[in-house]
Amino acid sequence: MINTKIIEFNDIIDAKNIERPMGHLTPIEGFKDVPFDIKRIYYLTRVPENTIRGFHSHKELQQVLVCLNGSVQISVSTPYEKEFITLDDPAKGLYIGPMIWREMYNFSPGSVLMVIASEYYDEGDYIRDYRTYCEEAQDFF
Ligand code: T46
Repeated sequence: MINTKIIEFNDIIDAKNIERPMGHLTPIEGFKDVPFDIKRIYYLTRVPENTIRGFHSHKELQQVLVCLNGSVQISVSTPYEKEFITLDDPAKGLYIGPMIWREMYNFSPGSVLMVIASEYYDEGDYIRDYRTYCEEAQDFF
């Protein structure tokens, strides 16, 4: 879908000792693994069952969502298209660019959703009213 994509990170499995697996290491660097300089990281944890978060778009902010534990579903949409994505792999991220309406739901118990952002927090960059979003998105796309 426009302005969104799945990013596969470098998932390093140190296989020096086959008898004793040592787990995965996933590095994420600005401008290399995500297409922007990283200015902010935040994470959603302990989200109660049946909670739906999001219901907004950003005018300029770019973000990459990574589910570090458990699973979460995300819907991303414009006035013209909509897609549903399940995030359940810490080695994959969902890139969301400007002017995409997003909703996050079905957080599994114990899930951890980390978000890597291109800008510092700015409430002025949010569009939280859906009608306003549709008007502005029609001009944008
Ligand atoms: C997004 C999705 C994926 C801050 O003070 N600083 C921050 O960096 C953030 C992200 C939020 N806040 C405050 C603003 C609100 O009073 O925390 C409160 C909850 O934020 P919001 O309702 O926007 O949270 P979500 O879970 O709906 O959305 C968040 C991000 O805000 C948003 O950018 O794209 O996760």
